[in-house]
Amino acid sequence: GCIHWTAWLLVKKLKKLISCTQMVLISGGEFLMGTDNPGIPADGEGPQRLVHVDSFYMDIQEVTNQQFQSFVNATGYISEAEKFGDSFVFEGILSESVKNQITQAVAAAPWWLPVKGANWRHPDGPDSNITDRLDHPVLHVSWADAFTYCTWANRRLPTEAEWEYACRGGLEDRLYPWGNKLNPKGQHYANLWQGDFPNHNSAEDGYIKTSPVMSFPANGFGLYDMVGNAWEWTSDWWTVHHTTDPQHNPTGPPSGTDKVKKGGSYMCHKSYCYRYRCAARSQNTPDSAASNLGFRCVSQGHR
Ligand SMILES: *[C@@H]1O[C@H](CO)[C@@H](O)[C@H](O)[C@H]1NC(C)=O
Ligand SMILES: *[C@@H]1O[C@H](CO)[C@@H](O)[C@H](O)[C@H]1NC(C)=O
Ligand SMILES: [Ca+2]
Ligand SMILES: [Ca+2]
Repeated sequence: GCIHWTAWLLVKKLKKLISCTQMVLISGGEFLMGTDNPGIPADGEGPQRLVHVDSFYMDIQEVTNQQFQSFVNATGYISEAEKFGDSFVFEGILSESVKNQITQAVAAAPWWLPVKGANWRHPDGPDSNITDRLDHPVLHVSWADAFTYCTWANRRLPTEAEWEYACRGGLEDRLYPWGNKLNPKGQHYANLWQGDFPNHNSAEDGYIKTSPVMSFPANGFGLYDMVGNAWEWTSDWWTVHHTTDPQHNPTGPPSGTDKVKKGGSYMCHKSYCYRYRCAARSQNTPDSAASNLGFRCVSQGHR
């Protein structure tokens, strides 16, 4: 009986190890959040302010398709994009046949098309799938989808302050998780857009769309893809007004209409989306989903 029991425990433990993302301890401390030299002032990147965050653990990678699939398999969860029946897909990754059926909907950003049947299982539209992309970040997840996943995994979404502290990787007042140069020694440190947005993606970094998580170097805290690849939801409601008073574990406004997302994505180019900086930020309504938006989780304790 005893051997049996031990073997069963071991299997359980192994299964957990396989399905759970590795986390790293982010030791709490003070940092300068935001910037006094905003790349996009309208986004509320400034003013720079002193913020303290307590220690927490963070997923070293974006949540992958495979991990989200484990969650869905275990719970039967249906994502919001699946309920709504559509999601936004960048026109550059749609097949011609799907593109031809769509009338454009976002006047200010005509490259975003609402696509019927696009969801996390079909990231580039109904005729695509995740079979060859199980290790890529899950996409087309709403804020509620991300929140529900993290809760299921005994985790939670990071606050914007936690996310930005983690992004900076211990460096002070730098643009990127690795420093101030976008491509030190000619190397790419994140999956971004090279070429002319939105018409030509030269993919100098090796990827036109998402990359497998951890394809680029980690930052000083051992975190991958903090900028680029997929945008990442945070728990904060959006505001562009910030106090300069020192803050302790700030959690953002008590309510709002949009949630904060951080880090930019494989679609970001300096010409129109200079948001692959740690201080950069953007927002979406919590029910939004898109082909460049994902998340990662944090927790107070290690699992
Ligand atoms: C989820 O279930 C499907 C269908 O049974 C299976 O093919 C897939 O491998 C499962 N995924 C995970 C991550 O367990
Ligand atoms: C997934 O997509 C690939 C290529 O896009 C295709 O060859 C394959 O048949 C698809 N798989 C499923 C299960 O639809
Ligand atoms: Ca790229
Ligand atoms: Ca990212």
